[in-house]
Amino acid sequence: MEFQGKKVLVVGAGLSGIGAVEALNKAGARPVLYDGNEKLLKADIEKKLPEGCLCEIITGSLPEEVKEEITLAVFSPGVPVDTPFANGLRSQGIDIWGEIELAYVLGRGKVIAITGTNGKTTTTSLVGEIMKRHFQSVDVVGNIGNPYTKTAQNASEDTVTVAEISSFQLETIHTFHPDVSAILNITPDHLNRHHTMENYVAVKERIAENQTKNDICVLNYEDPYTKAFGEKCPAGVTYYSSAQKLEDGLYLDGEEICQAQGGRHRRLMNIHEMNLVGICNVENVMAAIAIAQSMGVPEEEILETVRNFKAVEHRIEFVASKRGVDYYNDSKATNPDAAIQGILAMSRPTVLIGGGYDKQNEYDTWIEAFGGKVKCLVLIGETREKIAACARAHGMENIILADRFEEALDICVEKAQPGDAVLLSPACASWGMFPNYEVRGKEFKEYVNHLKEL
Ligand code: UMA
Repeated sequence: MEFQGKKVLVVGAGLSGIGAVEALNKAGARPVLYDGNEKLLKADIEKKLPEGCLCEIITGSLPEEVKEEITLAVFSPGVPVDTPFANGLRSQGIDIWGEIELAYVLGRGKVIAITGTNGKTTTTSLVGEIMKRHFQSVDVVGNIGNPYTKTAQNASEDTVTVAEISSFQLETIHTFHPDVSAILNITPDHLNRHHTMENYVAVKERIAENQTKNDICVLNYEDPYTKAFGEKCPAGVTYYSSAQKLEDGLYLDGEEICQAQGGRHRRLMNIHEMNLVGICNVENVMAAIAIAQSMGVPEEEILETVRNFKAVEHRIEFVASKRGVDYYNDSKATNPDAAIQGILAMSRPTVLIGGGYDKQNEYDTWIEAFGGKVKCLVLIGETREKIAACARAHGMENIILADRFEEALDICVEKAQPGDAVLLSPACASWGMFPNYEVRGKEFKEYVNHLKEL
């Protein structure tokens, strides 16, 4: 597409919107940056733009005359696509692209795209490390917190882009065509945005919609949705399984990660060679190995990087041991399924902090996974009453509701005895109390690190 001189609307003045404006500027377009939040100050938005980056800024409501001048709108992932605003743009003949689509159109080189409800960030980081070890030019972008539009135009044909892609971002792709894609798992999440599980699954599957049999899609054999997708996936499929021996693909046999290929089975590594804990991470590692193999990275380089790779911040991250109590930060567990992995990884009696923003999830399976390990459940945020009711229905008695995060932390310190663990694994997004899960995790770590030994 020719961008020179073209007026393009960018919706959302967060990380993605700023990235999109910068990219459009470089491409010679005339971006209009629009944010629906009328409280945002134009001067504050301007400060986020790099020097020399030109764009008109509009907040609040979007004047009709602006819509008349544009044919393309680039949406940030947090902006829903089924609102009267979005429908209005479409009815005026304005195309809606996501920031990912824009970056892809402007970029070059090979693209690896990783989605899934859980494990995206760990897998993307690990794949990024493996790629950096083998290729000269590697960008790790997307939902991981680094907008794809920031790097796309500097990419060459030799660049490998490793992109973590969320369901929000997949709603607005058109030509996005990764060479290697992966769907790690699909469990209920973001249903307030996608409305039904069926829609959520369909949007996750879009990651492979432009792929052909010359491309690869890596899928989890133990997830019913991703396993079934393998039957209709337009790309060549590589499966991995943490529960059974596969005739073709990667699988876990006891403590050994193995590979079956052309009737031959061989051992790749023992899971204790890696620094990550939990079965979820074994799955992430298998997905990363399969992706890296598809990119032609030699096996020893892949396995060496896996052995040296450390847990991603906020994902079952050990913070410190204070007064005989081990503190773990799993703030990235923003849905019940991710939080199940957090509690499964605990081997001590645990004081657990849960609750947060209401994404209309159900909490039964998470609470069932406690397995008698949770000695006290401390609940915060919008969902606290809903989770408390659910926990009581499952026979839990020791439940405490806190109004503020610090109050919840004080309760944990009071309730935990030497030999226990305190785990922040909320099963909910942080919104409403924090801007994002990173801030929630950092506040937790700061509090723990300042705890005095008695
Ligand atoms: N806005 C509007 N209209 C709306 C909604 C929002 O104008 O209808 C404006 C807001 O006022 C705000 C801006 O849009 O100023 C925010 O845009 P955004 O929510 O898309 O946030 P970004 O800062 O661009 O961050 C996004 C991702 N955020 C979301 O998907 C909600 C980040 O993922 C991502 O790291 C970043 O792009 C870079 O690619 C975060 C996330 O929570 C980590 N992702 C979800 C998840 O992982 O579960 C999907």
